[in-house]
Amino acid sequence: MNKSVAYIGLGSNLTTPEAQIKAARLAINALDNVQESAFSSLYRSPPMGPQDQPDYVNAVMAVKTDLSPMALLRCLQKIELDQGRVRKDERWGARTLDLDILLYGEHIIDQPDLIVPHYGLAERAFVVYPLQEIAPALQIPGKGAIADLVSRCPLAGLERLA
Ligand code: ROI
Repeated sequence: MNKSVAYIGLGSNLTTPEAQIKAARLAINALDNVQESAFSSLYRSPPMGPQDQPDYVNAVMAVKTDLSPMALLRCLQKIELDQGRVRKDERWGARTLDLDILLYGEHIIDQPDLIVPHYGLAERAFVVYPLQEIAPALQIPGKGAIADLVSRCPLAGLERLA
């Protein structure tokens, strides 16, 4: 089977965020046809967007998979729900777990429920710094080298956790 490398962004700011990220890592590894190839440090950052919510814990994970992008997305959405995510009407509100497909090989995907590379990737310190940690030579389709994205992205309070 032909495997692709996908990068997944993990984020949480409710209900013991570090534990949510660690549980999600295990759940992703338990998926059939998905194998972890790298996992970044955990990072803490103030919320981007509405400020009346707790700080986030974020990480980025690389996986090898032969699931299609849509099949992978459905699996990640199920893990979000299993970990108690409730979809609220408020845009950019607090969440127990957010799993985003950041990149899927070299693919550029533009579908109603899946945009890859992730639309906000280049502006999000909590994505580009962990991504550079695990893939320092990465080229992002349509956006350039990860090192250049990092150099243009202020830390915005991002801290690597011990
Ligand atoms: N802010 C931070 N720091 N980390 C996130 O994962 C995150 N996720 C979001 C919004 C609400 C945009 N803000 C965030 O979805």
